[in-house]
Amino acid sequence: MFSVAGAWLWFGMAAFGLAAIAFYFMSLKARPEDKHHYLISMLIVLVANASYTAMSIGQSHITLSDGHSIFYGRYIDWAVTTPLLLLGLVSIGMRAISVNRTIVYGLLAVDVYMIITGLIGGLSVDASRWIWYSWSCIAFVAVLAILWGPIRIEARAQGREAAYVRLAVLLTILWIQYPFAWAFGDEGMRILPSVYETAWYTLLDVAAKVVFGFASLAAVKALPPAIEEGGTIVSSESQRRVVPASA
Ligand code: RET
Repeated sequence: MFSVAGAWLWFGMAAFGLAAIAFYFMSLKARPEDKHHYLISMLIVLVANASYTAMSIGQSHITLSDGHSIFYGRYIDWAVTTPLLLLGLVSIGMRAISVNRTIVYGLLAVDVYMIITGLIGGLSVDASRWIWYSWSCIAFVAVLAILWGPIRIEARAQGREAAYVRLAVLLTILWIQYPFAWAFGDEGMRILPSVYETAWYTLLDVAAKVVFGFASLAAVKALPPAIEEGGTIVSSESQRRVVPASA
């Protein structure tokens, strides 16, 4: 049976599928050292495509004991794709993630915590869901603080601040809307009709994965070419540092 919410889900599925094909063809012309960026972007939209396929055909949702239904599949998608989106952004800000492994692992861990606590909140039928919502929001603040604090400083040190900041602004504007969609939608106060919630999430997901994907790949393309000098490249900018292969 046709439903407007269903049409949004099919639209999302198609958008992610087409984006995967586009990223693949773009990767063919990419510099070898940049190919992993294209691979990450492709993986992200393929996971989303699977998630929207499941939702379109009526899977990955659960009806709670109070009669409300939520798509738990979304959270599985986000638990996989948000760390990849962050990893993509971080590797535009800094060429050698190994320099700041603790910060990057911390960022990814806090991000996954944010999604899991959001899911537990969504599955809770009583007011306890707002406790989980608060935990998730605190984790979200930590994600933004790490992106705008230590990682931005590292991007500056590696001469990549401008590209990094442009993408971090786009990411922040999009991501900040998720807790609002949650709070007004079926998981939270339930004042936003489901069809609007579905449309909002779909537009956000497409912007956060497809539009952000194209913007990141454009930024990657504009970075100065890396040079191999017998070791792992740490930075390709003016202050080139190359770690000897034996190190
Ligand atoms: C939840 C639960 C309520 C509190 C917060 C949340 C944040 C979610 C975010 C999701 C980002 C998803 C993306 C998907 C890409 O397609 C889990 C809704 C803070 C930030 C970028």
